[in-house]
Amino acid sequence: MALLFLSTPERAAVWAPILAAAGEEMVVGEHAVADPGAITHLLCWVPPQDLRRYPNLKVVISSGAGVDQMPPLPEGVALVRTLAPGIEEMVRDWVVMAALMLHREMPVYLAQAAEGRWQTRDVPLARGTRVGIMGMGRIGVLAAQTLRGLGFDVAGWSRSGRPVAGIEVHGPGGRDAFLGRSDILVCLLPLTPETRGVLGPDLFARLPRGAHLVHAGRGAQLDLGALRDALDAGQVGSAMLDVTDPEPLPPEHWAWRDARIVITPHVAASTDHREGAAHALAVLRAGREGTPLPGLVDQAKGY
Ligand code: NDP
Ligand code: OXD
Repeated sequence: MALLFLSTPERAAVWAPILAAAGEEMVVGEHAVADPGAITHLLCWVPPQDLRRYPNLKVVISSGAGVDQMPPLPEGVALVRTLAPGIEEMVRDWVVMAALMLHREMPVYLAQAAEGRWQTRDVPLARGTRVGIMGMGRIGVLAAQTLRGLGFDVAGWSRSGRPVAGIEVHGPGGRDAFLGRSDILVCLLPLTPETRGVLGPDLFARLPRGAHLVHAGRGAQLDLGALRDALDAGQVGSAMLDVTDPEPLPPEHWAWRDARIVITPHVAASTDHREGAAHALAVLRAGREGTPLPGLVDQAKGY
């Protein structure tokens, strides 16, 4: 049983002693594989093209929380996403920052500041402002609870509508009601065939006029042209985007220069190397003990 590690040298330098201390074999780089038959686990963002080289491969571990970058895996190979509290906390922090920035009209004040203009506007209360979170998974629930703690009136939307204590969660049938009460809409959905392009004209039309968009899911969920139309029409007030399609956006892209949009370069979270290694150890241990793999992805659903 050995883990083939295909990621950065910085990450390898942290992982190697942790796996060695746990008595696990880790092979860094395909060039270092002496016996392909010994490879049972693979850590990567995107796997090498020909996985048939590893006849005993059992599990592919995505080095991040998302798995939409993964191609279909050979029959019988499990897909696991990294579970790390740091990822969830970092994205929560980014979402809370973005929601507060849009709520407190920072795009307007940043534009005024660039012109050296001192001009006050009405100050809104968080209390009672309605936030809607699309995707009530590990990150969505954390963000919902934190925003609720700040006084926002938070609701969620998910595929199953699974209840979350203290938060009103809508299922697929409640989508329009959910959107209609989202003064600030937060997207924390995984990218799947159903969620590709979900942030489009139809969705924007169903938001309260002047609503704000916080997007930390995946770039391909957002139709940027539809966002521009919604901004121009006053239907959407402002947006903060951590993810775009493509990434990076070309320097000449209009969205960089639109004062109503704030873009960060997919930095809501990054996997802490130690936490990633601890998760991989838990996956290796679970495989050995025959217990459920932590972070196991339902490959049919795509998340
Ligand atoms: P989870 O898998 O824990 O949760 C996903 C949530 O989305 C679930 O509530 C699920 O519903 C819901 N969902 C999935 N498909 C649909 C659909 N078609 N309609 C409605 N709801 C749907 O994921 P995480 O919370 O851990 O992460 C979410 C995403 O955040 C990641 O997939 C990734 O794309 C993004 N991300 C971005 C980062 C960044 O740096 N910008 C960092 C980390 C993650 P149900 O509960 O019913 O299954
Ligand atoms: C992830 C990400 O999926 O950084 O971990 O987006």
